[in-house]
Amino acid sequence: PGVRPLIAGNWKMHGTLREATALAEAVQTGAKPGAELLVCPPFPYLVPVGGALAKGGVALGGQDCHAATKGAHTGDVAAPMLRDVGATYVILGHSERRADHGETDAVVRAKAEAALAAGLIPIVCVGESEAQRLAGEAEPVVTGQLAGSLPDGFAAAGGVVAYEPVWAIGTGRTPTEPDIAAIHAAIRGNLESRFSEAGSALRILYGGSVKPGNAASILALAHVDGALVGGASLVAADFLAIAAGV
Ligand code: G2H
Repeated sequence: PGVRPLIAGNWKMHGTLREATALAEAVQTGAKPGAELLVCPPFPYLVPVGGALAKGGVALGGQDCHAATKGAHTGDVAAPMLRDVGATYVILGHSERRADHGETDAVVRAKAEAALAAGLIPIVCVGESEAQRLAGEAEPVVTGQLAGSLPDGFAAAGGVVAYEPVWAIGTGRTPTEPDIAAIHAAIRGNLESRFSEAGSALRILYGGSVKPGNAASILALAHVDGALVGGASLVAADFLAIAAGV
């Protein structure tokens, strides 16, 4: 209550330049008052997508950043660079980065610190694997990731947590609504115990196979303050339909 929901599109490694700018234009044209909208294109498309969003109303974000502000890190992108091209958010610690690039909680925390220092709002992703869920460990895994990944300045900067159960990503499977509500409540409790009152106002997104057909009921759950959308964010009508469900 009182928190403006955030619907974030994680475009991952998809699309051509032409598709990216067309998608951004379609999202901006169709955006309605209500949820805050954010798109996170691949790095090469940040500038043209930012141009396509120049009329305002849809925020721009990166999908990752380095922990250093500059230096000899071939292939990496620094948080101040993202800020410089108009990004206001950065997704950090997505399970695909944790898996593909071996990112640990400590790495994610260092990146989040860099994001905060650059004036970016970090969206820190956490979530259990299927084996961890089946072993009944989803909640301790997630709270452990929060403890390790969130820097101390996170709440003061309005940081965002995204809960993405790894087994629900791109699979079409989602946890039951009671299971989503239980983890989101646990995340809220964790944020409040660490950050006191500021933790009550932070947005907690759900991510993992969010589609127009399941979004409204997930977004209606307590402590679900938005969604991190992958596949369905690549179709403007679907992304806008999800946002309309808040
Ligand atoms: C989870 C999500 C977006 P998808 O990774 O981050 O992707 O909606 O395709 O499951």
